[in-house]
Amino acid sequence: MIEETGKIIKSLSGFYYILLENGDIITSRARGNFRNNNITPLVGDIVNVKIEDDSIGYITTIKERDNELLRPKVANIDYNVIVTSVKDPDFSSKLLDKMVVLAEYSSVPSIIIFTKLDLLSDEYLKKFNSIMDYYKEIGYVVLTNSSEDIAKFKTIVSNKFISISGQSGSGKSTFINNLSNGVLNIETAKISKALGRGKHTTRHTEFHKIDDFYIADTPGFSSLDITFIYKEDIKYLFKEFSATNCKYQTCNHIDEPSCQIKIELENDCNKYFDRYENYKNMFNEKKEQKRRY
Ligand SMILES: Nc1nc2c(ncn2[C@@H]2O[C@H](COP(=O)(O)OP(=O)(O)OP(=O)(O)O)[C@@H](O)[C@H]2O)c(=O)[nH]1
Ligand SMILES: [Mg+2]
Ligand SMILES: [Zn+2]
Repeated sequence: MIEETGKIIKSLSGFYYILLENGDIITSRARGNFRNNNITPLVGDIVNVKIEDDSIGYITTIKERDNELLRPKVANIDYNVIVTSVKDPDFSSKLLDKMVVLAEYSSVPSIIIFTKLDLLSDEYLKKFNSIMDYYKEIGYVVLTNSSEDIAKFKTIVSNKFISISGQSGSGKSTFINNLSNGVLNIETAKISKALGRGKHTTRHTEFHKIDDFYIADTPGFSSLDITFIYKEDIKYLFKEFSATNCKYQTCNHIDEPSCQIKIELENDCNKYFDRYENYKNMFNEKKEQKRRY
């Protein structure tokens, strides 16, 4: 019996697929003690695995995680790619900001990819260019799925482990297929025109190796729950708020008098785009939930 170290690159039907240091991939199960400790191995985890015969391994230890993303559930990620379609399914700035907030919560840097710009008229294209510029301004990498941007993307993610998140049907698997230059052929599906949303085509999380990086395709979602985040903490997950000096250090930028963020909004109603509204909604969503119980 030998023990080796490796990284979980896929989880499916109770099996974990572990990439060993020598490049081999071994199929494993987790030992029961993880369940007792309430720890579930995640894709991205570095684990020790005991190989009892040639075919099946058992995960014995999970190494401490550098980070843990909650949606998708992955560990030890260098970047999370947020895929957001501008149409089919319709663009939702609320959902985009929730995804951005979730990645900030786990301290994972985001790369935002806008897809389906080809479906827009020139007028709407202009609108999305200014949205993209805003996210760039506040410090995010923002790209599209054009071949030019794919080349840029590849220089950023060289040698990294990255995950992808986004609404079902937003084009995550298509983006990964495009990155691979036709080598990968992950299943994709047209969105349901009747419902205006995707069909949850991808059902498990799996890293794919492309060039010199690994990217994990993940199941999409239709909505995101972030109400587990303490509402007073949400403001720290909006990058641009920390650049604005409020009078009070603990200001939530909601009802406080002489809040600098609200003053700046009064002077320029386009400041913070929809992000301030999205922030308020996240803050109040939480408040209402608390009241209900
Ligand atoms: N017109 C257009 N269609 C696209 C683009 N990107 C993806 N699509 C289409 O959108 C549909 C959904 O794409 P998928 O890649 O399956 O979406 P997904 O995000 O992986 O969806 P789930 O696996 O359900 O989460 C497919 O029919 C794609 O061909 C794009 O940039 N433009
Ligand atoms: Mg998919
Ligand atoms: Zn304030």
